[in-house]
Amino acid sequence: MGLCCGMIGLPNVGKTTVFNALTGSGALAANYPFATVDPNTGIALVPDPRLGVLTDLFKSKKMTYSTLEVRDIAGLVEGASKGEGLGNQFLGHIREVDALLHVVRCFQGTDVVHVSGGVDPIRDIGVIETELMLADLEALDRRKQKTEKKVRAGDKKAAVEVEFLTRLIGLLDKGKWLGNLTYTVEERALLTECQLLSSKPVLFVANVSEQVSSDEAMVKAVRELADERGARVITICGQLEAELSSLPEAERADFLKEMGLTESGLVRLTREAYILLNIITFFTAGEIESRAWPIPKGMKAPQAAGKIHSDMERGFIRAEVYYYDDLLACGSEAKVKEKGLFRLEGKDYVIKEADIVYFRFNV
Ligand SMILES: Nc1nc2c(ncn2[C@@H]2O[C@H](COP(=O)(O)OP(=O)(O)O)[C@@H](O)[C@H]2O)c(=O)[nH]1
Ligand SMILES: [Mg+2]
Repeated sequence: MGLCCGMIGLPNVGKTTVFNALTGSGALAANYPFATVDPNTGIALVPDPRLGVLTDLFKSKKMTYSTLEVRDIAGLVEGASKGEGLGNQFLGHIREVDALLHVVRCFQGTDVVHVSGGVDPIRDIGVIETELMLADLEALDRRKQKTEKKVRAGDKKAAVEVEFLTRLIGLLDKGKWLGNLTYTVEERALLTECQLLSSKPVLFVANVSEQVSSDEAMVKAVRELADERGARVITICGQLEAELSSLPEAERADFLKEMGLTESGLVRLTREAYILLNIITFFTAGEIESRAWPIPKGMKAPQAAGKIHSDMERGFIRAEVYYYDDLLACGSEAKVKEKGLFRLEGKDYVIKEADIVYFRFNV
């Protein structure tokens, strides 16, 4: 897939705890800053109840979830943009990811040290974002100086770029997060080229206590801040998710029920991460395997086929498609065909969320 989410946030907010629960890896969760010196990359499964339904209907021998690449990026402290803590290294790792999961501590708990004293998610978000914006300012200043040289050499395109860079610098100077503003296609391309940290999409992950009610005011504050940005927030209890993920699969449903929950926070997290990355899911289903495939929104049938196998893209003939909801309503593929809901689509067909697809190809 290639798309990757990076978990950021101050030390001791629960990044590694959530990361471990998500990816089942052995990354170190410890109660001190900088426990995670190197970014730990892991693969999270993206549980999808629709896949269970398909597996039952098609009597598939195998069920394969789609995945999400996640990186646990070591904690940032105030001054990172000036090289404090793991400063530059940390910022470099953030540059490499496509979207940010900003973990914010909302859980109380006296035994877990907070790097800046008391628990205050809004202050924490401010610290992190300020560092990212300062690093961006520095990068933009350097680029502007270079581009101005080109302008002096008579480069017209460079003049347009300088204007844009100046505007971005002005916005950052005012403390504006660049990610939620609207840009033209050319500006977007330039933003990507500059690898700006504050232009990446963000999902706020409010890490709450098991008894959520005590954290409600803090979560509300995070929600208000996110709303201003057009960003989304999910609440998760890191500790509970860690317990849940350590249980055998068969016992998890009961555990959730006892906690009065219907699904794990991690399921919501992966779903939201897909939205953040603009990923949709299509399915292939049959006796051998039912499988969920993540693709960028807007992808056409041949390229989607190429995710399964390059031969399928090269030799693409057509896609046989119907909607998951139609299958659910009809109860079988035969009934879907009877009702005329089974479609033949060509190379320009744009795959939709929850399409069930069979690719015809010939190489
Ligand atoms: N009470 C409570 N403690 C948590 C929760 N999530 C993480 N912790 C604890 O907070 C400490 C720091 O967590 P860690 O995941 O290492 O934070 P990181 O520095 O952001 O990676 C650890 O001792 C965790 O057990 C939570 O939801 N509730
Ligand atoms: Mg950590």
